[in-house]
Amino acid sequence: MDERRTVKVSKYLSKHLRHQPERIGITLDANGWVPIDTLLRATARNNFPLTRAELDHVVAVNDKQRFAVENDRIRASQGHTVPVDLALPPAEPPAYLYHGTVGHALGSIRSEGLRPMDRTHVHLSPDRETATRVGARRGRPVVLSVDAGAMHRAGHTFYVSANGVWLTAAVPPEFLRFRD
Ligand code: HQG
Repeated sequence: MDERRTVKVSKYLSKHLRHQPERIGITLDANGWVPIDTLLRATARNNFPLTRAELDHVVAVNDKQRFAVENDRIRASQGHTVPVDLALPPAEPPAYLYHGTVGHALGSIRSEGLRPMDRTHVHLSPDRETATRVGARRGRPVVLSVDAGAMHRAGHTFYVSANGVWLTAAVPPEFLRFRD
């Protein structure tokens, strides 16, 4: 499977496992899972035929390990806009986490903190390099440090997805460092 097809399949899976399952007539269960055979039948019906071997390949080589397979079911590990409960256990975060954004968002982030916007959670990265790549999707990246240790001590709950992305409901501005 060439790189272009791998990326195309990954984007297709992200779209339907995170955002618009109804578009191809599938339903995610409460925890975001869909049986793989149901998904493959739906892709065939929707002019995007995909074999089990191709799906397994994309899951295995995906650059960010975006998808998890368990008991012949698949789900996106994070990034949802449809309401799913990933049923992740609360986790103790490292002292600092990072968020990549862009300059024009800073004014509102300074006043209201980080909000999940369309997604179910605010997404935080464990290191600056990853956060820089996240911000760079939208323009010139700006990386904010999040005082995750202090937030956790103040009672905020954190989760870590199967692919190492940290999730929390929101980050109030007092826990953000705009420069370090
Ligand atoms: C910004 C990708 C104004 C926030 C990535 C971001 C990640 C605010 C945008 C994952 C704000 C939301 C998620 C506020 C936050 N005012 N702007 N109060 N609070 N924002 O895409 O974190 O490759 O929903 O800074 O790698 O960029 O798709 O979130 O710019 O892990 O697997 O609002 O998606 O993963 O954008 O990215 P997003 P994100 P994949």
